[in-house]
Amino acid sequence: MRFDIITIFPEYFTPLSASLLGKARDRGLLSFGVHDLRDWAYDRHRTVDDTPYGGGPGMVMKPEPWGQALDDVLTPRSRLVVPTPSGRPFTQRVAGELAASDHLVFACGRYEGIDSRVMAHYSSVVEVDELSIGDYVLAGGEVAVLVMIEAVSRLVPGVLGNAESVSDDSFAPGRMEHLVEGPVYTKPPQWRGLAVPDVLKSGHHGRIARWRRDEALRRTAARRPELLERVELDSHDRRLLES
Ligand code: 6GU
Repeated sequence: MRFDIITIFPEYFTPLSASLLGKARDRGLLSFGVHDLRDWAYDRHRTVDDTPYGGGPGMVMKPEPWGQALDDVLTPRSRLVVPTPSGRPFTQRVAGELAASDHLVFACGRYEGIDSRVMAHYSSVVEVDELSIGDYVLAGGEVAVLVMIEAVSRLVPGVLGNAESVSDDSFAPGRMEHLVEGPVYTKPPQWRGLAVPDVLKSGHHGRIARWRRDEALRRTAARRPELLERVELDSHDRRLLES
C-alpha cells in the first residue's frame, strides 16, 4: 500500500521510518512519499496562504498550490484524505475501509484550513474523505495523519504478525465492536499484594473468553457509557451490568 503526504512540514513525518511502520516499509508492504507543498507554489516567496474572504482571524490555504500538487500526486485509483476537526469521525471501521485501498493521499492543512473549492473540485475526481481524530483542535493535520497512517497500516495484511491478531482489539468490527478492551496481565502472578485473576491461569479458553468480554462490558459501561447503547446485550450481559 502506498501513502503520499502533502504538507508544509515534511519533518513531522520522520516517525514513519521507525518501529512497526519502518519494518513494514523495509519488507515492501508499505511505501511512503512525503512532499513539501511549497514545491508547487509558483511565486518568489512560495506563498501557500492568504486572508479569509469574509474577514476574521487567521489565514486560509490557497487553492492553486493544492491543485498543482494534487494533480501531480493523485491517480484515478487514489483516495484523498483531508484531516480536519470538522470532518466525520475517524474510527476503527473507517481505518479498515481505508486499509482496503491501495493508494491514500493525505492533504495536511495548517492555519484555518484549505480553501473549500479544493475538496469540492477533487470530489468529482476521486473519493474524498474529510476526517477528524477527535473533538479537540490541533495546530495542523500532520499529527492527525500520523495517527491515521498508524491505525490503517496495522490493518494491512502482513504488517502485524498472526500472534498480534487485530480481531480482539478495542472497537474491532465483530465481537469487540463498540467495546473497549478490559485489563491485561503478565507475570509475576503476585505483585505488591495484587493477584492476577485465577481464571486467566486456568487454561480454560471458553471461560477466559467469557471473562474478557465481561470485563470489556464493565469497563465500557464505566468509561464509555455512550458506546454501550450500540452494543447488543443478551440476558447474561444485562445481569452482569446490573451487578
Ligand atoms: Cl484531523 N486536524 C486538525 N487540525 N485538528 C484536529 C483533527 C484533525 N482532528 C481533531 N482535531
